[in-house]
Amino acid sequence: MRYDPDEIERVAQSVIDRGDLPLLGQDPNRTYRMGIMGGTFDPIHYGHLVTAEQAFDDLSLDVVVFMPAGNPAFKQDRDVVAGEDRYAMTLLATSDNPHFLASRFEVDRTGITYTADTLSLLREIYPTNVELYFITGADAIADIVRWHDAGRIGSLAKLVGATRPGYDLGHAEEAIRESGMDFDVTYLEVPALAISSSYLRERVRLGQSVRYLTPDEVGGYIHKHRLYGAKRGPYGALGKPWFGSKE
Ligand code: DND
Repeated sequence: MRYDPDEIERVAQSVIDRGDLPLLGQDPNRTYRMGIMGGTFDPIHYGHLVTAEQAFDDLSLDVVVFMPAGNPAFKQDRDVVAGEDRYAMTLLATSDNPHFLASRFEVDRTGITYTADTLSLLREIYPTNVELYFITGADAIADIVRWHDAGRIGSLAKLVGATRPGYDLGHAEEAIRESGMDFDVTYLEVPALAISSSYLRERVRLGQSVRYLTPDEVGGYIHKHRLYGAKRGPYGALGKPWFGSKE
């Protein structure tokens, strides 16, 4: 897909001006590496954060941009909380890390936010000395061949696939080989973190703590905004119900 140059200029200016995308590529004599951690982040948790931090270190990235999906077409089978809430939680979770950035780039776009379109826009915004690294779980690497316009993804970004120790890469590698598409994938072994967003949602629904699974700020936000069926929070002073709670 080609974008109207005026539109690209407008989007680029507004997102970079308000610090929503990093300013990168200024020195033409060096290469910059921008990590993009795409996710539904419903909610964000330490599995996402540790993966991004390790990708930052192992691949010598300059920055990792966390990009909550706007309208994820692939999550039509269940309700996803509003993009605004997922962005707010992502912002809270990443704010203390100087090389992490939470971006509204997808949340603010209308329509379905496909990764191929996001990477395409980023490719047009940034000069060629900025390389894009799309970070994802290794399970998703096997699926990527079925994503919208998958063939284009490989030409726009390098992929980083996070695996658990002992994870069998065979499935992902076979899916890529069979697709005939060209993907440049670097696999990273991330210490076993069996945390998932669905596990957190279930714990919240059952009134259980999510402390040590996600930053406390995210747990606080979930309870304050009554996401995922939260009724009362284990985060209130002295274990008292969260303010406003009827229980
Ligand atoms: P998820 O819904 O899997 O995000 O979406 C990941 C990205 O894929 C988003 O940017 C989507 O827009 C894009 N996508 C998916 C499907 C189709 C298309 C695009 C398309 O364009 O057609 P989650 O919030 O569930 O997870 C975020 C990332 O973190 C994922 O890569 C996931 O594999 C990974 N992850 C973990 N990594 C390490 N340890 C853990 C993890 N839990 C999730 N515990």
